[in-house]
Amino acid sequence: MNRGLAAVVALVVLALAPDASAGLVARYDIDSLPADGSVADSSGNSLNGGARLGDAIADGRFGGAIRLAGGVGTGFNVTNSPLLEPRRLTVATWARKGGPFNVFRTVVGKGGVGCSSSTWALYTAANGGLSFYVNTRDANGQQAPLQTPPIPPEQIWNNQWRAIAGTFDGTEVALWVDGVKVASAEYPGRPVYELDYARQVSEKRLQIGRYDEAGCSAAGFQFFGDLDEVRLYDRALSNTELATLQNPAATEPPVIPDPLPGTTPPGTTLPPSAAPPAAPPIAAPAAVAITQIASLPPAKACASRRKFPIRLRGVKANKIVRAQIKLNGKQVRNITGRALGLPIDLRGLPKGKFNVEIITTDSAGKRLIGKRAYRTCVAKRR
Ligand SMILES: [Ca+2]
Repeated sequence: MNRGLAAVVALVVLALAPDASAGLVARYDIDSLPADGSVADSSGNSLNGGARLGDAIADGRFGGAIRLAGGVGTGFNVTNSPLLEPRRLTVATWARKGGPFNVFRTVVGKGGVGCSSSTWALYTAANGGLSFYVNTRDANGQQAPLQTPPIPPEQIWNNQWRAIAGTFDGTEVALWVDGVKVASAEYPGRPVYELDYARQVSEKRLQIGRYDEAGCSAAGFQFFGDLDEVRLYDRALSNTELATLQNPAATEPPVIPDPLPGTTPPGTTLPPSAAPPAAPPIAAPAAVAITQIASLPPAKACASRRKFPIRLRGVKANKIVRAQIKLNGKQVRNITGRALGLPIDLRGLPKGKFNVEIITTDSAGKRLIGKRAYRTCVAKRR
């Protein structure tokens, strides 16, 4: 075999070699907690944690875990790396806690600025339950905090180990519990790793079980509870992969194999100094008559600004899982779950002409869009 051919063969073998990483960036199995306060990263990227405070416990979800009893500074940090700033991501862990249901507690978060926000975080939200958010910026530079509706604390914190994860695929943020997507929100963009609230320099480390920023009392944001098997991937894992990762019956830490070529878009790690890339393209929904999607006021008469009732059609029959409503191109409603079957009232309509768009997504991911132009009964002041 000549050298050129050997090199080609070697490359092909490398490309085909099974690699169980699947985009795994960091993994903290927390099976042992050395006295120096470090937490080993077993992903192969050496993103080891440090500044650890918390007690080792033996009855983790898989082997050992860490108990955060609420002392100031509990949890651990991971020094920032470009690897920790992917454009698409999955953050996953197992967590166990009961009451009290403390609000705004960070389970896992990236960066932070003052008492404002992380770039993204799994956290207990304003209801003490669980939510996942990502601060994103679209191709036009518009910034949006993209957050899933929080699930109630009773649904998640029952003193049992629960598999929890947040995903962001460039368009949708989703919250997963025990292999099931339980909440989501949508807005195309990329995570903002340089948080610019024009107040403080943003801290960029990964924080597990804590949110400890200058000028902000860490005691108010500590997570109380047990954590095990914290992972970060540089892509949004698929439904099937999340079901594998969060299988409640698993007795060993699940391994996500690399996806077959072409089945899942690869994650992209953004170098810190790179120019903002364009938002990823989204498949356009199919245009249909809006009355196929919903019943809503007729277009001929002027519309009241106080009452604009909408009801979605065929939610069950067509397996609709999400409906987005836009007013003049701006999303004003993102409806999922039981709310899909309830009446919707758009209040505070703009004066004068406006366009309503309704986009539905079914369980197979197929999207339909219907549009209609209206004018309100109050003319726009000139
Ligand atoms: Ca463990």
